[in-house]
Amino acid sequence: GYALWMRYAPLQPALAADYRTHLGEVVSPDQTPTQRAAREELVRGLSGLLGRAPRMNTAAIAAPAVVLGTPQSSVLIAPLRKEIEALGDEGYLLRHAHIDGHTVLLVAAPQDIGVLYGVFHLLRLLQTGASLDALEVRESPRLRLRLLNHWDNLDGYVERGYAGRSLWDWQTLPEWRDPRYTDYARANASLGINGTVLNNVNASAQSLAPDYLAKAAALADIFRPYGIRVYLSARFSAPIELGGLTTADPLDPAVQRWWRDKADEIYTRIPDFGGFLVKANSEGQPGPQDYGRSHADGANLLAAALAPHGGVVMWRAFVYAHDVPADRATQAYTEFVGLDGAFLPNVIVQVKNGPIDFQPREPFHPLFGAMPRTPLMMEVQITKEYLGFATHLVYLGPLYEEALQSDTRVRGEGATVAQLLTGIAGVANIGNDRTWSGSHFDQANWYAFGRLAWNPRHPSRDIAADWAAMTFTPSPEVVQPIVEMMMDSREAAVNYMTPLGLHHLMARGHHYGPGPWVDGGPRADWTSVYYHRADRHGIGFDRTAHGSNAVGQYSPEVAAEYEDLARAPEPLLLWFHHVPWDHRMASGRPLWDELVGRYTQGVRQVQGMQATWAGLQGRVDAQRHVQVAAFLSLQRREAQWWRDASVAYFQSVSGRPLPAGETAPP
Ligand code: GCW
Repeated sequence: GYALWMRYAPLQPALAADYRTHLGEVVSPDQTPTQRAAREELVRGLSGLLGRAPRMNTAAIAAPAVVLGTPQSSVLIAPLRKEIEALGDEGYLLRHAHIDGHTVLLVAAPQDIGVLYGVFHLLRLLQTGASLDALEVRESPRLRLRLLNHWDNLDGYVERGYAGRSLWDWQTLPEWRDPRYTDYARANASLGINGTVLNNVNASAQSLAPDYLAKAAALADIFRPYGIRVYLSARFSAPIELGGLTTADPLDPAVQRWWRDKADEIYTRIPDFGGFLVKANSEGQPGPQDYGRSHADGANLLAAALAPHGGVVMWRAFVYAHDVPADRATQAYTEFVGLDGAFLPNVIVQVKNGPIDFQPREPFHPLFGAMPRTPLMMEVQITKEYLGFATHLVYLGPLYEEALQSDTRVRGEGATVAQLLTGIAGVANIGNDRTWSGSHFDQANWYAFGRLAWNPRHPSRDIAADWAAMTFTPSPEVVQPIVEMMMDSREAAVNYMTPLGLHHLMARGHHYGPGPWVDGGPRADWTSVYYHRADRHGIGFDRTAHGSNAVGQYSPEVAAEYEDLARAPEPLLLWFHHVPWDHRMASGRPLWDELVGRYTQGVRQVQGMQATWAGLQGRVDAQRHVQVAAFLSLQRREAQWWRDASVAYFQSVSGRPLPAGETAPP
C-alpha cells in the first residue's frame, strides 16, 4: 500500500507496446529542482509501466519522444509561448506536435510546476489504459488554494487521525529528511494539491518558536519543487506564550509589532511561506473575543503582518461556544455574516462543508453565498471522524461532490458552492501507517479530495474509476465492481448510522460507534438527544420558522424548499423537521417503518460490498485482498451494531412494533 496510486506496475504487454510507439525517448530540461522532479517521475513511471527505461535527452529529438518544458526552459516549446501562457501559472497541455519533422508528445506549461502536473496526468492516462491517439488536454485548476490541513500535534499525536502517528518527525528534523516526505510531496503534486498546514488548528504556540520554524523550513525545502507551500496553524495567544506580552489584544500596538516581527522571521526562513490557519474562540481556543474584539479584528491583525510578504490568513468559521446554543447549526452564520466586507483582502474565511461537523450527511453551510465580499474556502474532512475511522470502507467522493454542487441560489439558479470558492482544505487522513491512510480504501479519499480540489466539477464516479485502475489494475472486470462498491459505500454508512437527515448520533467523545441514547452529559449539545429529538410523537430537529429557524439563514429559494415538509429533500428531512412517526414517506411507508428499513438496508449494502469484494479474489493481490476483506467483515458486524442499537433505542421512544419482516435486535 505504500506506493499509493503511483505503483507504476507493468501494463499488459500489448498495451505497453502500443505506448512505447509514442514514448521511446524523453526530452526534458533538468536545470531546476522541479524540472528534475518531472523528469525523474516520468522515468520512474515509464520504466515501471512499460518495463523499460526511456532514452533521455535534454535538447535534440529522435522520434518517438515526449517533450517536456516551458517556453523558457525548452527551445522546442518556445514557439508555442502564446498558446501555453493562456493556461495560467499552474496549467499545462498535453498534445501531439510536429517538431523538426518528428511527431512528438508535448507536455508543456507556462511554469515548471505545470510540467510536473502534466507528467502526472500523462502517467495517469497510461495507468488507466487510456488511448494517446488524438490526445488534446488543456488543464488549469479552478481553485487557487488546494490545501491539506494536518491536525498533527508536536508530540506526534494526530487529533482525529486513524493512520498512526504524525508523518512529521519533529525530533529528527531538520537534520533528517526522511525520503517519505518526498513521497508525500509526490503524491500531493500528482493531484495538484499546492499547500499543507503542518500542525493542528488546536495549535501549540511552540510551533512558531525558532527551533520549530527551522524544522518547518526543512519540510518547505523538500516540498517546494513539488509546488507545495507550507502553512502553519497559529495560536492566537502566542504573543503571550512565546513573546512574554501580557495581552494578545489585536488592537494593542505591542501585539501588532510581535506578529509583524514573527512574520518577518518566518519569511527569512521560508521565503514562500503560505500563511496562517487560525481557530479562534471555538472549543476553548483563545481569540479576539477574549478582548471584546471581533473575528475580523483578529484576522486582520495577522493578515497585516503577512501582507508585505504575500501570505494569507485562513480564519476558520467553525465556532463552537462555551454556552449551549439553542441550535448549534446557526452559530457560525450568526457570528460571521455581519463581518462580510470587514476583512483585509488577504483573509479567507474557512467554512466547514456543513453547519454542524463533518456528519455523514449535512446540508451545505449557509455561509456559502452569504458573504459575497469575502473570499471563502470550504473545509472537508478526509479523515473519517464520524464515518467509521479507517476501518469502514466509505468513499467520500460523493460527499464532497454533493457539497460542491449544492446550489445556493444566491444569484438565481446556478450559484453552486464550488463556484463561490477561492480554495478548499481537506483535513488529512495521513499518518505514518504503511498505507499512509490507515487502510487501502482510505487512500481513495485523499485522492478524490485532490482531484476535486483541482476540478470541483469532476464526477466522483470517474475519479473512483481512475483511482481503482491506478491502485489495483486497469482491467474493467476489476475496476467496475470496485467503483460500484465505492459509489454505494457512503449511502450505506448514512443508512446504518444516520439515515434521513439524522446527525451526531455517535458515541460521545471518540465518535466511533452508535450512541443515540446518550444524554445527561456535561452539556446538552454534547448529547445525541439534542440532535434527534425523538419522542413518542416523532423525530427530528425542527429548524423551520417554528423551530430554531436555521432555514432562515439560507437564500429565500433554498429556505422555502427546506421549510416545507412536502418539498424538503428526504435525505435531509430530519435535519430540518420534527416529523410524526406516521408521516407518509416517498416510498409510501410511514416514517417509522422507513427509518427501520433504512437501518436494515445499510447493513445489506455492506453485505453487498463484501460479496463484490469476495468476487475479486484472485484478481487483486492476496495481501491487499485479505486485508480489505477483513475490514469489510468488521464493518459488516459494526453496521449491524449500529442498526440494532439505533432501532432498539428509537423503538424504546416510539413504542411502535417493528415493521413486518424486520428482525428485532438481539
Ligand atoms: O470535528 C471537531 C473535532 C475536533 C476538532 C474540531 C475543529 C480540531 O471533534 O477534534 O478540533 O471539530 O474542527 O476544530
